[in-house]
Amino acid sequence: MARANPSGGFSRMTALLEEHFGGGKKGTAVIQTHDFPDHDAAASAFGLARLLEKRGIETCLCYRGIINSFSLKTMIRDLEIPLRPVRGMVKDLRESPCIVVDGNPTNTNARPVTDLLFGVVDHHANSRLPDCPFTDIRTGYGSCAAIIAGYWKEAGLVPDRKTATALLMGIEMDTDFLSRRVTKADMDALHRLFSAGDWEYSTRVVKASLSTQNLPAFEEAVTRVRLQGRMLFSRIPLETSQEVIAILADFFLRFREIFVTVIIEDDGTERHVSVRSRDPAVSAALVIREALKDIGEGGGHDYMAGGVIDPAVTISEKELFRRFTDAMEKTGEHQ
Ligand SMILES: [Mn+2]
Repeated sequence: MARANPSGGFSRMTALLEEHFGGGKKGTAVIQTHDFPDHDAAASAFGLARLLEKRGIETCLCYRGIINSFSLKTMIRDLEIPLRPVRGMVKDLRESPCIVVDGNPTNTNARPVTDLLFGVVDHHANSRLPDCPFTDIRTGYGSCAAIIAGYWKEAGLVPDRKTATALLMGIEMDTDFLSRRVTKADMDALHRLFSAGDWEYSTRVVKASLSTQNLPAFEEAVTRVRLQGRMLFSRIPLETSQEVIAILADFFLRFREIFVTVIIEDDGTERHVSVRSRDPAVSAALVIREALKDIGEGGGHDYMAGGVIDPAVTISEKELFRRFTDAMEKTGEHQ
């Protein structure tokens, strides 16, 4: 498992980048989010890019996958986050140093988009230390945005309003408004960003992310609930969004008897899975990895994880339920 690095991450990163570009020459750094980025990933990439630009380093922000979230699309539009979708590699910048944020190339959802993996800034646990010049992996942090906010502090700079608002949104989303996996670092960052950014905007856009069009998914999720001990499982047999199943997984954790939730969107082609755990003995990341073995893939944090089921796989609801109950038992034994 990767270890946390000491503080001073940003000065180390810029020194290494300047050394790489050579003397007074400046180049472009590619900043890449994990695939199918969320608010924290977009905020981290944007926050790091704006800061590197202050050091005279040009940046190109990239991601793989699709952005379906209405809330994230709104954030990207309003805050003018120049995220560029990429398939495969970034053709025009293949030799540029690539810095992955809020993800780790040792996992499947953040393979570098250039030939030169240069750095990794992340807060996910359960991954290996990548082989590259710069790593700053702080698994104790609730959000990657808090690490980037720390870089601004280290540089002695206050982020502009749009950057500060983006970083606020990253922290709010990943910590579910400071209600899960929140650390002093996240609190301190939020405190600094509160006056620099637009807290009212950030809260509204992160919170009001659903539409009445999502109601059928809620209806199905409630109707199809299966319980097993402290676990709640529900498979929704219609197309909705990753965001909706994530919100449902969070919502069902509010039932006091429930400690682990598994929500599956399954309309045959779109097959997202969301898992949450508020039981310290159950890792959502390990459960999803085990349950989807050979039928898909998944990963994330101990308290929240996501994944997909391979569209080519035929599997019944009963069998999916059995896989998750087995995974709970199996991974629990090793903790
Ligand atoms: Mn994150």
